[in-house]
Amino acid sequence: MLANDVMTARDTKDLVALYEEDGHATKAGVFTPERMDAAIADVIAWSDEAIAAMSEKDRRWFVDGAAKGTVLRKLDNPHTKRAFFTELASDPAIVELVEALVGKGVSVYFSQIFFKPPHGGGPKPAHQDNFYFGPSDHDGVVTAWIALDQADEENGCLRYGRATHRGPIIGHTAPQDRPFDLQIAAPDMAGMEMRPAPVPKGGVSFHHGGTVHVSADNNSERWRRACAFHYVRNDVVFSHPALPYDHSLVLRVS
Ligand SMILES: O=C(O)CCC(=O)C(=O)O
Repeated sequence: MLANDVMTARDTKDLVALYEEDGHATKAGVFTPERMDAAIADVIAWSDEAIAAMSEKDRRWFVDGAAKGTVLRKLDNPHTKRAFFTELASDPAIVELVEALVGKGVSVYFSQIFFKPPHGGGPKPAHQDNFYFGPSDHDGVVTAWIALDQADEENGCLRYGRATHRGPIIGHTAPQDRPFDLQIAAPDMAGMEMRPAPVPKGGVSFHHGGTVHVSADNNSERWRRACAFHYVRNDVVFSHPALPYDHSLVLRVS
């Protein structure tokens, strides 16, 4: 057990059982802290290059307006843009866990680095990944959220609505000035308990594409950086996506 009473899986069998029951499950120690430090170094180099090359329009979407200085909120598709992350996404240590959850033969369709700087990172509104992706089989999509830094309640770890993967995909809307920021409206979230899922550095929180999740501000002196790989079983297609996804970015890893 970690702080906040969230269970981490003992082994792969336990991971699958927790995932099927709750719609999410955490495995500690998938990657070493040293590998996460190397990931952070790569992300910092990439951020510097990206900020220098960014248009004014992209800055409005990718830069964290609340943070001091120019700090990115997110970067898209490290699995194709950075060799380090291509290797991480293809590592048997994670691919074998993903296959245990959704079945054999998987690809990464989309990926994101999420940055929450000390006292700067804003909240990520409640959503279900499968509203975005519109897959042909809802059980064929799993997000592997890798903690590059330790994530806990204080620095804005993910929170999940337990067993919401067994419920419907809820309608999402976006604020007019942020059309990509699709989210579940507050009245639809009323009464849904969102349980924190702390993850140690190098651990992975896996969530089903139908599981409602959210993250709060970073209220600590520490960074909270994470890499999310969205894995899809190879027979699944995004038949009714809410946003356009570029199929040339699909990385088959098994
Ligand atoms: O890291 C976050 O705050 C949001 C992550 C998320 O929404 C996801 O991985 O699907």
